[in-house]
Amino acid sequence: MAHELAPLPYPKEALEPHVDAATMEIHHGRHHKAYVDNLNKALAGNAALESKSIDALIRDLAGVPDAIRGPVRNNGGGHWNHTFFWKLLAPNAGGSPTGELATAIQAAFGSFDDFKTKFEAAGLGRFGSGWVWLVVHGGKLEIVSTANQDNPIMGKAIAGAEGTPILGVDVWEHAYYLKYQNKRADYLKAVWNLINWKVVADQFAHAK
Ligand code: MN3
Repeated sequence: MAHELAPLPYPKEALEPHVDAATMEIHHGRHHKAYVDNLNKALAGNAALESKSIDALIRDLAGVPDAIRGPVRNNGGGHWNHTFFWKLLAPNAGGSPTGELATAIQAAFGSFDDFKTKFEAAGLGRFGSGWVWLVVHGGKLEIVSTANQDNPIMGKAIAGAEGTPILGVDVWEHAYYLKYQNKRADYLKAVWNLINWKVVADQFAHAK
């Protein structure tokens, strides 16, 4: 069963003005699509790997043959990460988390504002392309970042970070360059207006 590109869960212009329609169209329709297509190409002919879910596949990169591990890591990671990212965003979202997630963020980072400052700093500090994540690791919340399309579920030896992501933001230039050019900091601040904290809270409840 080949991996498929799901439609965006909202129209491409729905995240305006924070993320523009042209960026969404290219990011989803070309970048994410290329990850899916190239993942399917890499897996073609390997029925055992083709039958695995994207999550199971990238959690066990050690089980992927050397010859295709690189393409599976990059394109499988790209598929997982973008699928996750689209679901975290929503029009008319933003605000603050509530309930247990709000309490856990306060306990881990001091306050919601301190959390946002640290998350933005981690995103800015990722040199080149990558992701910034809020993960549950050992029962606690942590902010980590990964290079390229790596994901903390790939494990520390591969991704340099570990844990279960409950929030992730793409800091590749393709995610923001049309509107923000080199100003990644402005993009990171704008994205808070789009975070669907209900989805993050659901991820948190499952990850704990
Ligand atoms: Mn991207």
